[in-house]
Order: sequence, then structure tokens, then C-alpha cells
Amino acid sequence: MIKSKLCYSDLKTVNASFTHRLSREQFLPVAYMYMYMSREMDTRFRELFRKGHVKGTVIISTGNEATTVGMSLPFRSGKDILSILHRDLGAHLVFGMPPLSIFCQYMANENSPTHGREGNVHFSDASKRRFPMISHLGNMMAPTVGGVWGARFNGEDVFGLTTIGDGGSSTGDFHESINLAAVLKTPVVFLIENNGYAYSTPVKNQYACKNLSDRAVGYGIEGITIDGTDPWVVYSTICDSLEAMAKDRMPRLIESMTLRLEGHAAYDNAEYVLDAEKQEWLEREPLKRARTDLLALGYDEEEVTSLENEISAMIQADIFEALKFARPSFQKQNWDVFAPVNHKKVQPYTIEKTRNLTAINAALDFCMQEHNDSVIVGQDIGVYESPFKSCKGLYKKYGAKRVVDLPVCESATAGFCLGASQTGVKPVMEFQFADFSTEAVTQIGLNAGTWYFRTGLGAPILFRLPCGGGITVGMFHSGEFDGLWTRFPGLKVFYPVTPQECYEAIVGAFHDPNPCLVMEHKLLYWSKQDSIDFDGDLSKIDRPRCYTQGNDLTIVALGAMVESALTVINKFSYSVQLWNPFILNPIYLGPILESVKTTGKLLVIQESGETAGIGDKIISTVTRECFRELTCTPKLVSAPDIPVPFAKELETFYIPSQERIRVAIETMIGAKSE
Ligand SMILES: Cc1ncc(C[n+]2csc(CCOP(=O)(O)OP(=O)(O)O)c2C)c(N)n1
Ligand SMILES: [Mg+2]
Repeated sequence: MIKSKLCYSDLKTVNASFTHRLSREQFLPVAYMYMYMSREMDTRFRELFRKGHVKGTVIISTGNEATTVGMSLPFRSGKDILSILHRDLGAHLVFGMPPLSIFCQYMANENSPTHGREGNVHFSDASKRRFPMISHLGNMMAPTVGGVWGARFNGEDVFGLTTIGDGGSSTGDFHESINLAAVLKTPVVFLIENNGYAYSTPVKNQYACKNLSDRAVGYGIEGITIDGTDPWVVYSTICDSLEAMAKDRMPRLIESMTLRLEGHAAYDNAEYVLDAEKQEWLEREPLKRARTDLLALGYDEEEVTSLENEISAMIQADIFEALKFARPSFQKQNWDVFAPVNHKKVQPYTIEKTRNLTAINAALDFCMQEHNDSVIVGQDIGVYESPFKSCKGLYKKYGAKRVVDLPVCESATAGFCLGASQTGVKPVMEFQFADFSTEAVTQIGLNAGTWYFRTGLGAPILFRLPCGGGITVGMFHSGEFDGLWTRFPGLKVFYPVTPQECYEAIVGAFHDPNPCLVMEHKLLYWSKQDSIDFDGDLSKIDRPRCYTQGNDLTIVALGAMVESALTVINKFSYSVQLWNPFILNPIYLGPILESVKTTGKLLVIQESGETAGIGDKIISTVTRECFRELTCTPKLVSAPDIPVPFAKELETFYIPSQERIRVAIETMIGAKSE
């Protein structure tokens, strides 16, 4: 056997990726080096926590080193798509994260990779295709699938690794993501780190199957349970899987039986674990075992100790270094939640007469035509051309590779889009009804919405939400959700009303580097015909739209309420200004404020319930900004705070009627100064 030199600088340069598969003799020194480093850092984290240098939830990887190091060495950082979780310190080290950065992250100082904004374990480097975790267990799995799918869409031969605990394996996204990867034949290793506990919950309360890998059969893929305390077993299994995936492209489910030798986090002393079980764990302790294996290969005690001392000294030096950095400064941070938009000019579009639905279809067609890397995903959008037919002709024109019917899994689909947006694909996701977007609140609102803030990278995704009532489809198919979706920093929300606005919203949102939602009121899909005359200048679209001129009152209406208000205004020839903010988040009310300053009065009309919509936000802003100019109290006309009822008579009562709008306008016009 040719022995490696046991020193950090030599061992860290060894290429152990699956295409350079190492022998056990070559592998063990490298694995031990990373395992030892991970353990040593964990020890120091706890110490720094006790001394008050590290705060928050200090979660450590002690006992999990064989799994984290064995699973990560076969992957190619910067090429493969990797998203690892809170007990994967060893994998961060293998993927090249410098220990100094990690200490800074834990200390939340100025030099921390998240600028002190994010918790200890929530770091990574998205620019190298290592997606940073969010807390919600299971929600990094779908982005990994999307990332691999996107890179492969563009011809790259890549794979994915995503990890989950035994607890996290009970989340919906776990199931949705594996199923999605299997259906799309996307080669991702789903690795379950089964350490027997989720916080204090033992696995008997988590699942009822024998092995978690048994679930693989339900997805039509291969699954295996392995000893996660032996790095060589983990490494070899992953290498085998990658070699097999290169042939059949199917994902793999690997359950690694690992250990959590401490409590869930620094504050948990794991009193709920029986002494006998703790004893059993110590017997399987992976670091001790890897050390024994290394000595058995012929390395002597002195060589191994020298490597350990070298690493400990390095870590000590990094801690000293990390302690020197200043605390983060609120003033010095970039607090932008939106990626900067590089406004561009696109092809102009003119049409004499069209409706919202055909305008949206034309805009989608334009985006698909202009960008070969754009895809539309959703349910029944292919051959069926979507339930409202907004995808008419697109499947025929662009084929199954770019108009992709997916399973019923909104959360995983949204996460998938986030991942794909990171590997060169421009995804458009259609929801059948806006109501089903609640399935994807975490993925859209928390994962995609915070992406730029967390990573400094854009996440260009267009989510299309057919929304609103008036077509008698009941409370689960009629929601508007403007209140919900405007709550998330980092998400742009468009609410177009006319065909021209629909065209501009779709094309504008598509070209935006941020995740954008376009609310498409279903009732307006087929309403009035109108012309489109769009000069292609996207820099001009971010502005409220005005439909009528007048002096007596400023009206802000949303969605189908614009049309109702317009009908009433035209019928009675009121002298009022009717506005639609067009972009609800980040809302820009400049011209509307100017309007209120001239009319002195504001009426807001929204279809959502009183507390569920953005109307109150508009009123409060106007009240603050135009307080002196207001001559009477602003008024909100909205639906009541009840679910949207089904029967026509009840729905008609629910949605603000033209008569209610007329009365509100007349009351306000007639209102005396207060
Ligand atoms: C969706 C969600 N629910 C609850 C939590 C709180 N939480 C954080 S870690 C954890 C236990 C996770 O256990 P497991 O998945 O087995 O991973 P382990 O910590 O054992 O590695 C829980 C419940 C969370 N992060 N996400
Ligand atoms: Mg666990």
C-alpha cells in the first residue's frame, strides 16, 4: 500500500469525486481529516457558545461525521447541485467552505458569509450551486431537483445531493420532491440522515415503516439503508449511486443510519435518551472507529496525532482570527430585498382587439420564442393547454421539453422553479387557481422571496395566479390573495386589468430578476376587448395606471373592481380619477398621492375581504402622506370577512356590487369637509 502523507494541505487537494473513485486506502486518510476537523469545530462551537461568543441555536454534527464526509466527497462542488442541512458541517468543509468563514457565521460578525443576517447553520454559497438552507425541513429538496433539471436542460451532465433527517422525512415536501424527481427522471441523491431522533421525538413516533428507504418503491426508484457510521460505506454507496444514475438518470433514496451523540442543540442535554441507548451510540462512535481503521491501514499513532494537532492548531488560529472581526453594522448592510432590474427594451407588440386571456397567451408565446431557456411548468398546461386555455398553442409549438406537465405538487413545483432559476432556466409556473398557491407559501414567500437577500443572486421566476371570484366556483377557487402575497419582502406582485397591462405584466415579470407573481383576475380573462400598443420599453411599466380624469374624488380599485367602477363612472359621468396601482408589492403610490392632493378624497374598492386585502395599506399611506389635503375620511369598499360563497345569489352579495360602488362614490362626492 502507498501511504498518503497525513497533512492537511496534501489531503485537501485529493480529488475524491465519483469519477476519480478512490480506493479505501486512499479514501480513509482524506475522510478522517475532514471528520476530525468537523468534530473539533463542533467542540469549539460549544465552548464559544458557553463563553457567549456564539448565540442562537447551536446545532452540532457530532456523530454524523461519517455520513456527512462520506456522502459529500463524491460530488463536484461548483458543478453538482448541493443542498445540505443543519447537521452537515463535514460536508461544508468538503465542499470548500473555509473554517474561518464558518466561525464568523456562528459568531454572526461582520465577516460572516450571511453578514450576520442568518442563523448559524443557514449558510452556503449559492454562486457555487450550493443552496443555503432555510429552516423549513424538506424545502431544499425541490430546489435541488429543479437545479439539476435546469442544468441538464442546458446540456450539463450534473447530479444533485439533498439531505433530510428522519424527522424531516415526514414533511410533505420530502414526498413531493422525490416523486417529482422520479417523474422527471432527474438524478438526485435524496439522503436521509436517520439518527433516531427529531429533537426529542424518537423514530417510533415519526414513521411506521420498517426502514425509511422502503418508501423508495412507492416512487418507483431504488432505495437502500446503510451504516452511516462508516465513511467508506457511505462513500462507496454514493459512488455506486452516481454511476448508476449516470446510466438511468433516476434519483436514489439512501437512508444512512447515523448518530446524534448530543442533544438536538447546545441547550438540550438529551435527558430523554436512555443511558443504555447512549452507551450503544458510543460503541458505534464514527470518529473513533475511523481512527482505528486508519491505524489498521499502517499509519502510526504519531502520524495520526500530528495530523490532529495540525488541524486543531489551524482551527485555534481561525477562532482567534474570527474573534477579531467587528460586530455587523446596521448602517453598512445592503438591505435591498430585490435584485436590481436592468430595464431592457423588448420587441414592441401591437394588436387592434384582444382580451386578457389572449394577451397573456401572446405574452407567454413571446417570452418562450425570445428565450430558448424558458419553460412553463404546471398542471394540465401541455396537451390540455391549461384549464383556462392560457397556454393555447404553446405545447404544440415548444414541445414537452419546454411546456412541462407536472404532478399535483404546488410546493415542490415552486421550489423546483427556484432551483431551475439558478441553473440557467427561466421558469414560468402556472397555478390552476390562485387558491392553490397557499400550498406553496413557504417555497414562494420564504424561500424564493428571500433568495436575493440571502444570496445576493436573482431568482427570475414568474408565478401566474388566476384569481378572484364572480364565476361561481366557490370559496376554494375564488380567492384573490393580494393581502397574502404582498406580505413577503422580495416578491413582486403585479395585478393587471386591461389586455395591455396583462401583456406588460407577463413580459415585465418574465424579464425581472426577482420572483414575480402575476395576479390574473379570471372574470377579466374574457371581458371587454381592447387594443394593445406596447412599445417594448420595460422601464416604463412600473407605474400605477389611470383610467379616468376628474376633480371630485380619487378611486383606487383592484382587479375586476376596476371594471365595475368604470361602468358606474361612465354611466353617471362622475368627475373622478380611477387608478389601479398595477404593482402591489413593492407598492408605488406616487401619482395616486398626487391625485388625492388635488381631489382631497379617496375611495378604495377591493374584492377581497376587509382585513384580507391591500386596501387598508393604501388608505393608511394616503392618510399619512396627504393628511392635510384630505377633506373627508377615506373609505374602503370591500367584501365582508367571510369565505367566498358559491351560489350565484350569495356570491353577488359578497362581491362589491356596482350599486354599492355608486352609493360610495355619491356619498363621498357629496361629503362635506370634515
Ligand atoms: C417544517 C419544520 N417544522 C419544525 C421545525 C423545527 N425543527 C427544527 S429541527 C427539528 C427536528 C429535526 O429532526 P430531524 O429531521 O430528524 O433532523 P436531526 O436534527 O435529527 O438531524 C425540528 C422539529 C422545522 N425546522 N421545520
Ligand atoms: Mg433526526
